[in-house]
Amino acid sequence: MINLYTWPTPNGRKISILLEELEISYNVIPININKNEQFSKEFSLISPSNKIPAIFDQEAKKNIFESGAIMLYLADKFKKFLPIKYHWQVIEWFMFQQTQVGPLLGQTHQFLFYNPGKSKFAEEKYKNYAKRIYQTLDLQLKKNEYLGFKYSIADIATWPWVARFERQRIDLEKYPNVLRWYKLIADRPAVIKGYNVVGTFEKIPLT
Ligand SMILES: N[C@@H](CCC(=O)N[C@@H](CS)C(=O)NCC(=O)O)C(=O)O
Repeated sequence: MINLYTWPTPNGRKISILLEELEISYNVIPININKNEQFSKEFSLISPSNKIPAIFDQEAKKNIFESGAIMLYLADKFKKFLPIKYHWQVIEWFMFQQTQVGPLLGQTHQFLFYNPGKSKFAEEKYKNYAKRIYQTLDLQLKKNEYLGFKYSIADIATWPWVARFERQRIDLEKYPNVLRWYKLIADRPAVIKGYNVVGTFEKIPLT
């Protein structure tokens, strides 16, 4: 059994969606980051950076923090969503998510959605970064059904960030291949279930 420490954010949803796709049972432990619960002493022992998501694998008696590490751990443990044949293609797009999609779109939310009007420079910078990310994804998805050719941890990691396109002021109609991929994944039963495992119910955009 896996304990999942999470909150309804793109990084948290990556793990709940992967656990649903893996069809394994897990316990959800809500860590309300709006109430600073991530800074509790108890949670620091599981996530030393005081961020969600984190897991505790009861069977292996192992804590893991950082969403990327958790996804690689689960893909390796259950031998799913990181196919041998497309290993490096998946890793490339998985790393693109870890290093660009997550961090830069996270900042885009900060400046364009939560704090508009505070810094013209930052708004311009992240608006352009967001467009560049969507252009990169669109080109890859024009050539391939999924980011790493087969549905994989690269798609599962990226999709919850794209689901926040409204906060990024992105018009998905301008990225038709991303839109096709987004809708395809949004229809998956595991994605629908994994999207809402904690907090108040949120409708998946465009569904
Ligand atoms: N690189 C980390 C980022 C995790 C992260 O930024 N988590 C956010 C929610 S999406 C969080 O816990 N924020 C609370 C805080 O920073 O105090 C990962 O991929 O797991």
